[in-house]
Amino acid sequence: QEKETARQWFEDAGDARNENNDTFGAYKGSNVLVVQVEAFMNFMIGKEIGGEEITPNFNKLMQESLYFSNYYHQTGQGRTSDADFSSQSSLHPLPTGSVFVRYPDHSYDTLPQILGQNGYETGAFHAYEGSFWNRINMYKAMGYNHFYSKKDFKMDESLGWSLGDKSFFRQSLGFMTKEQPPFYSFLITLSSHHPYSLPASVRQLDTGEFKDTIFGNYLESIHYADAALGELVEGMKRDGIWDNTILYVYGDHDNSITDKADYEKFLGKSLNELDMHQIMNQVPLLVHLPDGKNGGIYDQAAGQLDMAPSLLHLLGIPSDSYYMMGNNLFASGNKFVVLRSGAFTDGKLYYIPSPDNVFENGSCYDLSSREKNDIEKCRVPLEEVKKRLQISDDLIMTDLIPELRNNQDIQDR
Ligand code: GP9
Repeated sequence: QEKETARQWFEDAGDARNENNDTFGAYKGSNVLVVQVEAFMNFMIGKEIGGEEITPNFNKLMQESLYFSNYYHQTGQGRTSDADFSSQSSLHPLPTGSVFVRYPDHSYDTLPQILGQNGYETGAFHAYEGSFWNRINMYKAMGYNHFYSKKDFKMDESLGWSLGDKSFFRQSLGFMTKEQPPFYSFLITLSSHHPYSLPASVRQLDTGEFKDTIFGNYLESIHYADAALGELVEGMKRDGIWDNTILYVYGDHDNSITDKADYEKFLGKSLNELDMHQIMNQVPLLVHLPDGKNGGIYDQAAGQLDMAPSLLHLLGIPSDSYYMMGNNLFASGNKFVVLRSGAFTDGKLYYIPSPDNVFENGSCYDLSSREKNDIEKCRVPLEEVKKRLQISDDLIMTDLIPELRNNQDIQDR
């Protein structure tokens, strides 16, 4: 019965994702460069401090890119590894622990594997110990041709935990442009990692009243990561790959700074439960297409699970036969985004679970008025939330994908 429920769910979701519109296959054969930025949150995009932009390079890039202003991280305890797993496999992370550590030997339909089967050279890049989050084993299982870890980089810019993002991008570009195109490259940054204590020599932002607080240091780190992103774009242009590469940049998770007073001071307004929940769960997503088309602000609800099916859509590879749970950002239809905590939004409603996980004790908001709704409005969609999380957990923990695929093949014969 559980398997039949899962099979049926994936069949329906696959149909909903498939849409043969203008963007399907519009960038077939392009390189794809994905950057997952450490602790990169959405609340300071486009914002200034003392008249200076926090993320000037990202803001500039937005003018010729698709910027998703309601993109959610869907991570759990596995933090950076969860963001990676959910984005690449379009499944939810686990309620406890990290899939990378607990089930690296189970089967998933991952973006590097699928692109590898479609003629792409695939590489993961992260200038830290290869064993952290069990990446070395997981990346092999995910089908990457290469994993460039700390040992492959020259430590010519030491910052925080490891190599600075500027040098990391410069050296990563050097590695990937030696490959035969098309390539799929996944870069994970690190310089904006907690506790955000960059040396004075690279601090470029005057954070005023936040100076020497963790919140101020966070803004400084993001300002540095943004400068590195600007250099990456310049490097891509210099190396002649800007016009044939899809650039997909997103944040992995929140910054662990939970004091509401910091955000209220920074944003200059008082914040309610809904505001704070969105601040802590939204990360930016920017997609730059090779021809610079379709730029603008997209405010539909979206999340990390949407990355794999959406990139496959742009490349003209249908995703309906894959066991993926995310939406296609480029298809029409309702978008439903489920967070690991059991929170959800469909762009109209927003449910925040209570710590005791009793439905009635949670909050059901109307996003247009930003006021609390009758809780009952969230009851039915919450059943779908539970169903999705359960299907995802079963798939991961009992290694269900090969079995479902086998049964499907038998039925199709
Ligand atoms: C380390 C980095 C940090 O390799 O990815 O992971 P996090 O602590 O943010 O989960």
